[in-house]
Amino acid sequence: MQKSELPDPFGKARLERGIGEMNDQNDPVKMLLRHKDVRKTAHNYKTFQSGAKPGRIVIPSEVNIRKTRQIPFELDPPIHGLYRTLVEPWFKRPLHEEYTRKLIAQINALVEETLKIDTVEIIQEFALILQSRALTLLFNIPYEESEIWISWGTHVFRSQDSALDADKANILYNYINEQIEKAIENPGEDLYSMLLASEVEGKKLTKEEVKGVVVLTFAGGRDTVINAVTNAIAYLSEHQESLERFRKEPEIISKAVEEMIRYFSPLTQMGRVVTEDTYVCEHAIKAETRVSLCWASANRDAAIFENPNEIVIDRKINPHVGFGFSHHNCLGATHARQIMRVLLSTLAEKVGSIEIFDYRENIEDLDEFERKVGYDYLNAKFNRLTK
Ligand code: EMZ
Repeated sequence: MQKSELPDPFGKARLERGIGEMNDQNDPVKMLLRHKDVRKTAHNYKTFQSGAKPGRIVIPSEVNIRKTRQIPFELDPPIHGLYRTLVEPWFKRPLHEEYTRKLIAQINALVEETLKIDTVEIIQEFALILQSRALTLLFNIPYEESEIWISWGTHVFRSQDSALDADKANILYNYINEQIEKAIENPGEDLYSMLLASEVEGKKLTKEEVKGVVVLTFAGGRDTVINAVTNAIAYLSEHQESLERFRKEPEIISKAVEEMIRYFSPLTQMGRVVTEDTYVCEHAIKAETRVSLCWASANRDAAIFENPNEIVIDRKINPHVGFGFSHHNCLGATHARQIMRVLLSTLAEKVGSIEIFDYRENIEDLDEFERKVGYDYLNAKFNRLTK
């Protein structure tokens, strides 16, 4: 097996039963594993709700570490749509030329710094820095702010020793509260100020609602982007020919990004709370319990994808659900896609090969399944492309 491979732990269960089971903090989850069931369930927000107790649709559940409802993520239609419409244009800014130009400059500088050193630890010294700096563009605040975020580490709610870390969550909340107060006193062009000036149905957003959007912006795209970046680098270390193809056929880069998101599935699953007794995939599900939409499994479903366990770098038809599906599809997807495109094209332009020295895999424990999502550390070296 190649080191960059992410095996599919769900294959057998997906084929035989279509569901998996997981006991998360005594709030069990029935995991839906098939592409068809995942999509159908994602559509049905009446029976499978997101607007449950804040934190409950996240797996592992965050009900014990936060009270703030993340917006629009933990709302259901029709309210969901009002907030989504409000924030959507802001989260599409990554398509603007100026934004892309700044992102290219950031990633260029980071790759250049990395080319100068003998060993780089990809998680801490590359992916975390890249994600944090890029996030200053999404917030539209000064670049220097990324230093604080880098010091928080790779996950805002999890630490090395504990899946859920309340102290860590409090650092984030206190920081956000302070930033909201600052923006009230001194409004600017940033995300906080935009939200504070916004209205839904004629009413200004409350501080708590502003916080809900901001927490999502910090938490949702943190470890996910870091895993996508790190997995892409591990893959390219074993597939120099893909770097070569990006140089010759830059038009496949967007396809390559979609394929990587499918294959890596940086977010394994997302939960829903069931509002009435029902059936999914011929399994009875009780009201008030949880199901999950297992994106990582759906993305390897052989009923949909040919050679699902391979990265087909220019895959033509790719209805992956790596950014979720239906009205809750990832709000940060435009930003994430832009990061990945710029990363791949910058690496192709400057890097001839990548060496990996040592690494430790990051394995998610899902009871019945164990899933590799990325790495705890990955020591590597970028070799400059010589023409
Ligand atoms: C939540 C979630 C959003 C959650 C789309 O995913 O990402 C997780 O990493 C966070 O812990 O709070 O934001």
